[in-house]
Amino acid sequence: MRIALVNPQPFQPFYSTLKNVSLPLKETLLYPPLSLCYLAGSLKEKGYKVKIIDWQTEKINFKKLMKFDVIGIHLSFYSLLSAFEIAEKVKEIKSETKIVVGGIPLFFYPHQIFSKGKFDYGILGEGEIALPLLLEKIEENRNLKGLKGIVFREKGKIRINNGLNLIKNLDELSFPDFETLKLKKYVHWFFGKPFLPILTSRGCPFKCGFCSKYGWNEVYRWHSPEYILNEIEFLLEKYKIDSFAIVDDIFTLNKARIKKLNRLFKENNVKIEFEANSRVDTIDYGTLKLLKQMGLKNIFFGVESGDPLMLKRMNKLIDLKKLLKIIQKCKKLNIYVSCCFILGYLNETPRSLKNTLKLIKKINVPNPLIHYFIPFPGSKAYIELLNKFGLEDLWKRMIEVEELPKFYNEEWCEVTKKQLQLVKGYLEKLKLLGFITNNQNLKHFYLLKRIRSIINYYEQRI
Ligand code: B12
Ligand code: SF4
Repeated sequence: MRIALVNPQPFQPFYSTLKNVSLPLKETLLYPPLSLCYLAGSLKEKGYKVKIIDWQTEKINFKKLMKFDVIGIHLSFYSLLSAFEIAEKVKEIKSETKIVVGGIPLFFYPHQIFSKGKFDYGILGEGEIALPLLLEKIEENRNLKGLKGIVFREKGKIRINNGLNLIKNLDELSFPDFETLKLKKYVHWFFGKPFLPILTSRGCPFKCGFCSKYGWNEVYRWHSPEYILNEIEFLLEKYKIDSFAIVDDIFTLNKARIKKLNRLFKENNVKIEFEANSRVDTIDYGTLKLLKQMGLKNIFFGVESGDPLMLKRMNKLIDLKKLLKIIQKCKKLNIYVSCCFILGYLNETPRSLKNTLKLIKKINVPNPLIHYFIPFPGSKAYIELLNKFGLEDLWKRMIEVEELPKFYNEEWCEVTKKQLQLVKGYLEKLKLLGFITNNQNLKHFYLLKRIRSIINYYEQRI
């Protein structure tokens, strides 16, 4: 049985939002599709032939795709319509090809997705163990009794087997397989060269109001330091790539695990560079020093707002004084700091926006990442928007009418879209100014003068 795993194309508007927040000139946000790489690893271990096709880096050749017996498609809210199109085309050319899907949107809207998309099977939750079991049943043409968390069709009706696929012991998983990807195309915005993503833990115990929670990410699980060491050594040897993005929600949750990993890195002479996500209340100077020794070059902190009341509303219970201290320590250790902010969250006011601006200036880091708030299913904010603010379930509507949702922050905050755009535009220009000032090749009197005058323009209007 030959299997293709497809990552559909994200919507253009999402790309442009991301481009607007990107680091000037250098940043790309192309990540290898890690979920499909994990599935490929586990299928290959069972003896299947697997190819991943990532539409971010290569166009789908439908003629070639017909050579595969089963096509697995990754579903995300920002590429769902493209997934519908792919399935439609595949079924049009060769209706006997089986299509299996999985991913976050299926957890929230299985009926709507199966009513619209020409998919045969869906897996609810994590697919590494469930997918080979499902393929076995498909091969032997057996019924799906006993398989939990499966969406399928029976006599024209959509059926769902109860349960959710959740992997208890992560160390039982095969390493993700990147072999069929065009790895040279994923150049990291900070390292400036190809990189690999790794996931050393799954889930997060915190409950920030804007963050999407969906069954399997509500249970925090982690790989042992030994597994992580083996995985890194395997990837270094196989792909000759030594830059990594650790994409865990919070890599620094377990200090003892980092200590042990640090020791293992030293004992085995591991030489890599990496970036990771953290939270200021899960890190201290000692841990930062250990991480620096291990190769940490860039650290992300979700700060979200500079306004204590707003942080409370977001249920992001971090201490801004601690943030300032930790940033100082990072600077001392020469670790690049990337802080993420959200503009236009529920009940945002001109005052809270100003406090965010003030904080961004105060922390003075080169790469503040500014996002407009986009409500996603699974977040407390989305539930509140539907229940208290009477917002229509626009993601559900997107599936039903195949049209991109448009969110207007004015519906839930006290600042206008224009005010938000001004603040975001201003911050982007400040970032650009910093970037050019620090780059000898770009430092040009007229360019600097021009950007300063644009910044003045923004300052007068904020
Ligand atoms: C790394 C990451 C990014 C990276 C790379 C994204 C990428 N394309 O790979 C970057 C920084 C670019 C990014 C951007 C964004 N991201 Co992001 N990101 C993540 C993060 C931290 C890890 C993703 C990952 O690799 N997970 C690991 C894999 C193994 O898990 P998984 O994807 O769930 O896959 C499993 C199952 O879903 C299932 N499965 C998945 N596909 C398939 C297919 C088949 C056939 C089967 C059977 C099973 C199956 O099996 C898989 C293996 O167990 C997640 C949070 C998280 N921890 O997952 C957020 C997350 C996915 N991102 C999120 C968001 C909101 C965004 C942005 C929209 C942010 C913004 N406002 O701009 C953008 C969108 C960008 C885009 N166009 O793609 C949200 C999505 C919320 C939701 N309800 O859908 C998440 C969940 C964070 C959160 N908790 O809120 N992101
Ligand atoms: S935003 Fe970060 S810390 Fe908050 S719940 Fe989501 S992953 Fe956890």
